[in-house]
Amino acid sequence: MERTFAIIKPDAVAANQAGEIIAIAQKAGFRVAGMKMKRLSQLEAEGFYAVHRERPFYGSLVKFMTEGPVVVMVLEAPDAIKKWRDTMGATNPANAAEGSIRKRFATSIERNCVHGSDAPETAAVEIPFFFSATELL
Ligand code: 3AN
Repeated sequence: MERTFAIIKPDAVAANQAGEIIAIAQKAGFRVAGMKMKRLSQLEAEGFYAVHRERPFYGSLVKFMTEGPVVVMVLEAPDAIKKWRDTMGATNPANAAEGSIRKRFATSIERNCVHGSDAPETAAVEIPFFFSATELL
């Protein structure tokens, strides 16, 4: 079993798509090991996306990620990291595969409705960024 970290971003939560996205994850075979709704602070969003600090879209990304509540989740499945990336689809919804979450719900490369860890090392940082051990069930 592997665990990955996922976010339902402010665009999808505001559009009332969180339930559908959670259902897609569960139907795809993920078990929800942790979940909460919260609004990211400026510091949390800046810290979470620190790897993108130098990118031109960083300021805009932080503004977007703090504009409203998100749902943060830990999803568990065999090969969860790759499986969730495939379920989400490409970063740019224009390139996302038919049937993927981003193809269905994302409106732009920035407002792309979901996040997923991109590697085991990333998941190992991102999961404890938002969840303590006792919150993972
Ligand atoms: P992914 O979320 O698919 O791993 P990353 O890690 O390259 O993609 O980017 C993190 C987030 O930054 C994306 N989910 C998206 O919201 C935003 N982003 C990425 N590339 C761009 C871009 N060219 N313009 C605006 N926002 C972007």
